[in-house]
Amino acid sequence: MKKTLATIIYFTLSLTLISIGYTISFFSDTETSTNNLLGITTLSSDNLLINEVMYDPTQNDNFNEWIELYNPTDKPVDVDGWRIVDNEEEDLIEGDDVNGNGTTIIPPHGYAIITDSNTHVYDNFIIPENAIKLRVEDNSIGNDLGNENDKIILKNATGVIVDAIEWGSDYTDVPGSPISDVDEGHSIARYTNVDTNDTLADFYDETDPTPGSENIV
Ligand SMILES: [Ca+2]
Ligand SMILES: [Ca+2]
Ligand SMILES: [Ca+2]
Ligand SMILES: [Ca+2]
Repeated sequence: MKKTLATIIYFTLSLTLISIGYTISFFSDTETSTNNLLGITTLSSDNLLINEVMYDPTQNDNFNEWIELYNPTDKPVDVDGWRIVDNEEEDLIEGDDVNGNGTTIIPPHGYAIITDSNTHVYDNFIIPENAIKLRVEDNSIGNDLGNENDKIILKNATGVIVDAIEWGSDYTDVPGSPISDVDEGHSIARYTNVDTNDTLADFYDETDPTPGSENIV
């Protein structure tokens, strides 16, 4: 009986905290992974990273560009409603239910791949089974990723910029300096755990791309 009462009080208190907006900060510090005590998924979106980009594939650019995202946090991040912006166009990110299971949730320390909607990436690259498969809403990432210069800005569902990178040109809305354009078939890849909001300092020219898994310098 006492235990039941204590449970009721505990849950009432928990619900009160939630109702006044405490839930994210309160529970995320004490709970791990997907579920808190009330079964509500706690999602954090502050630190998701653009981790690697294939903008100039050896195969046809129209079907083989990809962006790798990495979740460096200890919590799952749901990218439902998030957007990718390049130099010309903004695209909604969706779960890929053709090549993946349609989920938009990237697990803690997990990787995701974003392709266009009619992609051949899964035929032409080796992507790990556990990488989350995402796509943009149309047949090109942005208006296609430029082979000499372009930028990628990742925005969350409320339009807040989560990460931004640039290559070949210094765009005014991307902090830091661009990495130089790389050769066809190379990717630009982030040094592991390096994020200074400066593409030139944070990325390197990768001759052996690793879509969906850790970048190895
Ligand atoms: Ca391209
Ligand atoms: Ca597009
Ligand atoms: Ca573009
Ligand atoms: Ca990688």
